[in-house]
Amino acid sequence: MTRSVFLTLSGRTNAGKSTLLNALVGERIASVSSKPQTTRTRITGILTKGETQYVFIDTPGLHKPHTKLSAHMLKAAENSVREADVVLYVIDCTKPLHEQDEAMLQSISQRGITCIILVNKVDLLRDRSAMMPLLLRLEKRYHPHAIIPVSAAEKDGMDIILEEAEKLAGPSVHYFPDDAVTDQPERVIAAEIIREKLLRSLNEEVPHSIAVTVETMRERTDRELLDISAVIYCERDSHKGIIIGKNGAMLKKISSSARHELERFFEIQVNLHCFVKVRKDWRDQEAAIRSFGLADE
Ligand SMILES: Nc1nc2c(ncn2[C@@H]2O[C@H](COP(=O)(O)OP(=O)(O)OP(=O)(O)O)[C@@H](O)[C@H]2O)c(=O)[nH]1
Ligand SMILES: [Mg+2]
Repeated sequence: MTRSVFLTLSGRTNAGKSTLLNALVGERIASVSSKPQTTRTRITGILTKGETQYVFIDTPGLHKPHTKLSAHMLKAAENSVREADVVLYVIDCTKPLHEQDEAMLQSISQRGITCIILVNKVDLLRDRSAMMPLLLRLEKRYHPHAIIPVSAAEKDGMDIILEEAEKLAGPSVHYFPDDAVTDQPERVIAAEIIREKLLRSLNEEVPHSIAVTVETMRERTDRELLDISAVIYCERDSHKGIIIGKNGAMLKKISSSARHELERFFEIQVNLHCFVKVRKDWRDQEAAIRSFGLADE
């Protein structure tokens, strides 16, 4: 008898949801960065172990919205929780509980949604007993199904999450092929890999103003080579200058590290071309947000 369970990762921006998704699935599916608001849309990560299929849904982190884009991101995050069977609510144990954590946990508990709280980044604690008051408070206030201290970065506690999740799996068909790791189209994965490299190399407001689209992705017929051409959109000419860098050095560095990651993911040699274009203030334009696939309908 096959079984499946859908688990929605929710929590504040930077709590480590995407790192967890990647650690649970064992593949780099979602972009991770130290910058806030890295994840912009829902991302599915799939793991099939024996008879059980786990479907994880990563969501944009909770934050205070300041553009139309971030309002869409917040809506995607809230809608995902509303539609969830099980929520994996992620907290960064090195930060105080935020009012948005309290409000979301309250709402999950009131709706009767099964919730497992993942207290993440325990590798950063010198003394793990220091988090006891937080664990007790969470238990008393929200009565979650379980609270699991984990470290996504060190893949510590992933087996316990799967053990608890398996208990919640119900008899059902597998909705995805057993060898699938995501349902994201290849073009979207490729664009996200490039965006992650941009996020990691750039600072201040530039990373947030970037969108990446993959225009073509074609395997050569005469040899093992994948041609990818991507457009990096930013909001200002000054940002374009920063992305390209002196004598094109920054864009070269970003393209080269993205190409390595693309080659690892697609297991084929990649020829990558990146172009930089300005689309002024696109984060506040519905049409642009939609055309980049970032609107939560
Ligand atoms: N030390 C440590 N760092 C972690 C851990 N998990 C995540 N991080 C780091 O925390 C930062 C944010 O991680 P993400 O996975 O992008 O966080 P997120 O919750 O998906 O963030 P948004 O997409 O913005 O909502 C990155 O720099 C990660 O490397 C952990 O267990 N330990
Ligand atoms: Mg994320």
